[in-house]
Amino acid sequence: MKKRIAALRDKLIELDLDGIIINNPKNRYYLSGFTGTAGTVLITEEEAVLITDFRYIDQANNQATDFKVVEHGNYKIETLKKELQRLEVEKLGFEACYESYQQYNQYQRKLDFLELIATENVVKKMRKVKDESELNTIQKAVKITDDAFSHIIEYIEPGMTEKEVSLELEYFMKQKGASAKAFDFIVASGKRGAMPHGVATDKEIAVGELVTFDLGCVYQRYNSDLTRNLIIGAAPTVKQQEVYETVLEAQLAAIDAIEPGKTGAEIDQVAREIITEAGYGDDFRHGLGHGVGLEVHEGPRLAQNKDKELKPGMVVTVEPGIYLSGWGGIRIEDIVVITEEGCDILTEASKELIRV
Ligand SMILES: [Mn+2]
Repeated sequence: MKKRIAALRDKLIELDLDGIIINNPKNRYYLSGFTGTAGTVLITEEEAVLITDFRYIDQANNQATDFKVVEHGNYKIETLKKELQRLEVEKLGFEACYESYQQYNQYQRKLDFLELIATENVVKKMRKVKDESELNTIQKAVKITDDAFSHIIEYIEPGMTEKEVSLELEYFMKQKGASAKAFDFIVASGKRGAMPHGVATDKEIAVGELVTFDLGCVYQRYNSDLTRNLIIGAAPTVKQQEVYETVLEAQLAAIDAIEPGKTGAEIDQVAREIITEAGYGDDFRHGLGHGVGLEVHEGPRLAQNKDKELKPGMVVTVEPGIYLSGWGGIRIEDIVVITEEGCDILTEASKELIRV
C-alpha cells in the first residue's frame, strides 16, 4: 500500500492540496487494505490516517498497517475535524463523485477553517494500471469463471430455464472460492439474445436456440467478466454461423491490435470496421470493452470517443457483439492485460461455437 499512498501524494502536489479524504469503499480499500464498511481515509503529505468506529478498530489495525487508526465516537465529523486541525490542512480535497450533497453541506459547516476542493476520480485513475498482486488475483477470478463455463457446457440441457442455469453457475463459482457474483448473470436464449443485458428469466431453453452467457465472479474483491455462446441440441443455421464468425473475427482482430500507446477508440474501431463491413454496423451499438478490477466496469474504456492511450498493466475486456431484434444475438468477451508489446489474454474458455 505504501506505493499507492506515495502515488496519491504526488497527485496532491499536482493538485495543490494539503490532504484528501477518501470515503468510497473500493478506493479506501485500494489505499489501505481495510475491508470494513465504514471509515474515512485521510492522506496528507506527512500522514495516512484511517478514522473508523469501535466495531472496526482491531480489524483496521490488522489490515491498514501503513495507517494511523483513529477511533471516532458518535460524530465522525468531530474526529475528522480534530485530525485536520492537528495536521494543519488548509486545502482539503474530497471525492466529488462519491460524497452526497448533504455530506458536502456538513463539511462546509463543520470544516469552515479550510478550503474544500472537489476532485474527480483521482484514485480511480490510479486503479487503471494494475500491479502484480492485482493481476494474480484477477487471473484467479478469470479461472473460476472459465471453469464455471466449462461446467455449464456439461450441465445444460434443453428444457432447463435460464434461471436454473444461472443459479448453477453461481453455486459452482462460490464452491470454487468466489465470494459473490460480479453482476446478475446474463443467460439470454433465442430471441432474448438480442438484448445485450438479457438477465436470466424463467424462459425455458429450447433446441436450436443460441444462448448468450455473460458471467463473472468476485474473488478476493477483484472481478472477472466472460461472455460466450452455446447452440443447443442442433447444428447452427447458416445465419447463426455467419453472425458468430463475424463477431469472432472482430474480437480476434481487436485483441491483435491492442498495444500500449494506442487509444481505446482505435481498438474499438478495428472491431467496428469488421462488423460494419459485414453489414451489421448498426447492430453493434455498445463500446468494445471496459477495464476490470475492484469494479467489474471501470476505466479504461475501449469505445468510440475514448482518446486516452493504453498503458501496460491495464486490464480490459474485448467484447464485440451483434444484436438482431426478433432473431437473437452473439457476443464474445475475453479479459486481456496490456503488456509492453501487446496484450496477454487471461481468458482460456474456448471460442468455438460449441454445440451442446
Ligand atoms: Mn463486460
